Amino acid sequence: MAEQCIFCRIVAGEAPGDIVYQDKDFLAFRDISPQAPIHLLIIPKAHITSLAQLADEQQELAGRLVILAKKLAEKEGITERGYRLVINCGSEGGQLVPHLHLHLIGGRKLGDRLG
Ligand code: DGP
Repeated sequence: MAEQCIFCRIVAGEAPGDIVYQDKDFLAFRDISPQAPIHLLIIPKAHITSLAQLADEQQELAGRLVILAKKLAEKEGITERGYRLVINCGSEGGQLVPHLHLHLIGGRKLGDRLG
């Protein structure tokens, strides 16, 4: 756990979070500032600063993260309508929280532009 990391603090139960799923490796919770009716953040519990820090050996973790997002989209009832997965990486990628997270966004028609 990184002491100053807000997402690590949510994992540890030291900061509030509207948690929708957790297992031993992952946590999913609702974004505090949702961009759409459904906006979840899905994170590995281990502190990984960004996608750029993900090691080759963490392939399985990365794959499971995406499969979990797919399952949570089903649980949220947006699979048929469609949704978007986003990982912001680094400052120009718009990453504000330095703990790897996948945005699952849906529940409305999303814009065509990605950035
Ligand atoms: P990014 O720009 O990819 O780093 O997105 C960070 C997201 O995290 C942003 O949409 C707002 C959200 N966020 C920041 N702090 C908190 C928090 O304390 N709780 C929750 N639930 N979401 C947060």
